[in-house]
Amino acid sequence: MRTDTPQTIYRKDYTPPSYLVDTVELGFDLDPARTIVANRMTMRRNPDSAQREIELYGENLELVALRMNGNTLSEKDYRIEGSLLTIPDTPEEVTLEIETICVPEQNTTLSGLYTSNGSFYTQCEAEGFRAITYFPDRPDVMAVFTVMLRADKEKYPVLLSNGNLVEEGELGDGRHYAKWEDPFRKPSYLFALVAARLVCQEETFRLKDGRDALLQVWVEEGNLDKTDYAMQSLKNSIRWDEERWNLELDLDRFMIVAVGDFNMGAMENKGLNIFNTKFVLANPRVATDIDFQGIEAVVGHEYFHNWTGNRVTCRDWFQLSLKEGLTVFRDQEFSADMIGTESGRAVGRIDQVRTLRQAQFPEDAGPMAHPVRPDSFVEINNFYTVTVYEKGAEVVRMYQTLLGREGFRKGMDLYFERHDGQAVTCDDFRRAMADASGRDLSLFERWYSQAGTPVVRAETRYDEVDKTYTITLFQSCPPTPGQTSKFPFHIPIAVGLLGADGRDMPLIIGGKDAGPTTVLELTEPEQSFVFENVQEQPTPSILRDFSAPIILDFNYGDADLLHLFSHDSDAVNRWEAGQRLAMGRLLKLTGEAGVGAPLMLDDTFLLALGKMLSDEALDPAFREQALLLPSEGMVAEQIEVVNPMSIHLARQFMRANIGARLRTELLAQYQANQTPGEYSPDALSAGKRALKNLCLAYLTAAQDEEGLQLAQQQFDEAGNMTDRVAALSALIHARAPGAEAALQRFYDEFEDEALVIDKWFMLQASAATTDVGAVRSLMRHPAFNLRNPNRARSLISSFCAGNPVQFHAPDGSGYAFWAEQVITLDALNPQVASRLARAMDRWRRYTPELQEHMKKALQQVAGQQRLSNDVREVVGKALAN
Ligand code: B3K
Ligand code: ZN
Repeated sequence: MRTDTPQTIYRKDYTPPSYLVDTVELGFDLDPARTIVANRMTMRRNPDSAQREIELYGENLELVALRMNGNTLSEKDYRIEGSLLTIPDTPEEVTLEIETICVPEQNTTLSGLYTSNGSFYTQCEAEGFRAITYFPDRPDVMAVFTVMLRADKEKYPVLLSNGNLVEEGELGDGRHYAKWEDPFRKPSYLFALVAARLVCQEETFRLKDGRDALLQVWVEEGNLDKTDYAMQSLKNSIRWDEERWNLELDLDRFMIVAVGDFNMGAMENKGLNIFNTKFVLANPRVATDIDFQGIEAVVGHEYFHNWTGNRVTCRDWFQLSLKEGLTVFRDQEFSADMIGTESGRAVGRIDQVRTLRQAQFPEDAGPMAHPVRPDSFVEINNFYTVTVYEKGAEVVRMYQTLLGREGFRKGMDLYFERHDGQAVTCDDFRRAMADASGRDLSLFERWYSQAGTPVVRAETRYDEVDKTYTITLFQSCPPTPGQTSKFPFHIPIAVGLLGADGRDMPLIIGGKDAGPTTVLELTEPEQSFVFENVQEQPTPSILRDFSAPIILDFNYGDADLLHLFSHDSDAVNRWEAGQRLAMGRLLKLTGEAGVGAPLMLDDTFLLALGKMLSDEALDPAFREQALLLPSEGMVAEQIEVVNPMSIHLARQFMRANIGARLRTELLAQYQANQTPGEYSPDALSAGKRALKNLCLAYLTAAQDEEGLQLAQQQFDEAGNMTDRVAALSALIHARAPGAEAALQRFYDEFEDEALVIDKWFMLQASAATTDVGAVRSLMRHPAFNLRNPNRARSLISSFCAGNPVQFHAPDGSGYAFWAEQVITLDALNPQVASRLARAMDRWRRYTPELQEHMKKALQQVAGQQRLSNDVREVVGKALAN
């Protein structure tokens, strides 16, 4: 915890490291109260650096000894300023030996070496390695690591690190050791160790080149009944990377370890991925369809990092999206290919669009807005954002849209050919794409350098005489902190035209056949595109498959939207039309809510929804997406002065109205989409459950008696967690008489399943009936634990970010609670605190009364004398003008 003024670090200030490290030998004497780390590294001067001093980083370490080429250095031989240790006047080649002590059991930050449930785990990205030993802890310093672990055998029977196990044995006095060697050079952020009492599911797996690899999933005892899906996902990931990208596993052994205390989802340490239990443990009894999906995606994501991140890594942390955007894109494609159907792919794409709109667009429009490749930061951990990850994935996807699948693949091949084993930049990636395809991608650079969500306004004109249809596109991008004006982006806009019969018209541009969908490349502030031989006034389907992360401003009439909603061959735009229809109505209702006049919903819209709901030719998963209303947060983003209560009332009214007026269809679909027999998480079954459970949610929102009975019955009888939790949620949200008893039963039944108890907290925290007082009493529940990130998030973050009505209570009590929790959490775990702090990002958009309270809460946090850089940066930016 720092009290000094935080330093801003700028991308433009990058300089190469003064010394390179060839080899690192680490020795660990593991003890929760006093772990001794011996570090012996061979270093040599970097020819690319003019600097002559050795620079090492270390944090919260007790330095016991420091030797250079065999000679002990005394305090006058080096300087320590903050976390930087500098040794001046060093020779060309150096062997450094450093002995330090750290205290894992007191490390509540969960960065560096820490204990969880009595065992040892590490997390080094981004800068956690410096809490383990002094090291040039920056991603462009890559070395070969050898690791010796020594620990009590009884308490820590399993000793793991990166690479291959080369030796193990007894030490006497109850201790044992294991020696690991990682043959690949890697940056320190990919180092990992685990010393724990664990068991594993293991399997040998034949790779494409005929080698056998040992795959292991390590968990605490009692959880071996929940590792199948993670193992299956790992095997699928390995296969997929071989088939789609010709990328092979380069190690003989690949391990996944699940830990209950973890700051994020998982970590791609070379050969030893460490995972939050949430993304490993699953069986039908305890995990939902969404949980299964999450496991597949995250196992894939971390595995894919082995090439995009580990083999080719980042030069500096500003380049984070080089590995994260690309790897998210890869995991999205993996999940889509695993479903294997066109409509499954579209449903996945719709999910991605929802995430962008719900989380990334607001980030891009708020005080923390930053380019995909940021120009500066105070705390790098604050930049593991939806912009770097999800918008970064969109940027990668746009290359594929512009170059075609084959062209993109050539670019990827060239990228690996050029940069395997290197630490590179986003520009290097773009250059590989440009060189492999022969295309000029210089304007495309702006997607990396400019923050903010571009707005593309479209105007259309049909010329009946010439039979031409002209689409004129105008692009702009609002100012963001530090960037007042923007240059035009290179934006691929996929377009199709629908005839009155609902079919795609064949497109002709410049005399050439352009298929049913064509990609228009917008590079100017304003550009017109002319379609020829258009026989009738078409309905334009613009931004098909969400071909760019932009806001499309087009004045669609209801008739056009209804036409697209019924017919568009592009499933994403078909869904989008429904969202626009719903959003228009939600905005109108929000304006009227609370005014006193009765709220009304038109028949046309309901009819369209009813038709969609009952169209059994369509995939249930798609119908569920099409019927799901934009969230309260998405509505808020459309409104200048936000009053969360009126949005909530409007949306609740709409849900109840849908439930009442489509009752018959909802009941029919509820029955038609049952999934009897053994549970399977496959996409078709999951889609059916999703649609069925949405029907239930609408029916219960309408207080429909049969619906409420069905919810109770489903809760009592369901054989899987998806249906259990959906029913419980319906009961709670409808304030059903049985809700309390159901909650209690749920708790009693799953008391020993931490991940299910997280759901139990989350369900309550996000219910509009749960006020801040109720959250405070839940915090006193014996199962609550602020130090466990999953648990803290399940209650506190779910309330602050997922319960708008109560969080924004008019008396400001929600904000006072937020300030209190951010401050308390910050002293324990800055990364978790800082995420929570972001719940206030959009405070300037609320009503003046709410703003006043929010500002006070923000100032209270900012005014703390002791605050991490993480939280200080977030609240500082929120308050800045
Ligand atoms: N690379 C890690 C994230 C590390 C976060 C550090 N605060 C997980 C991932 O993106 O795969
Ligand atoms: Zn990642």
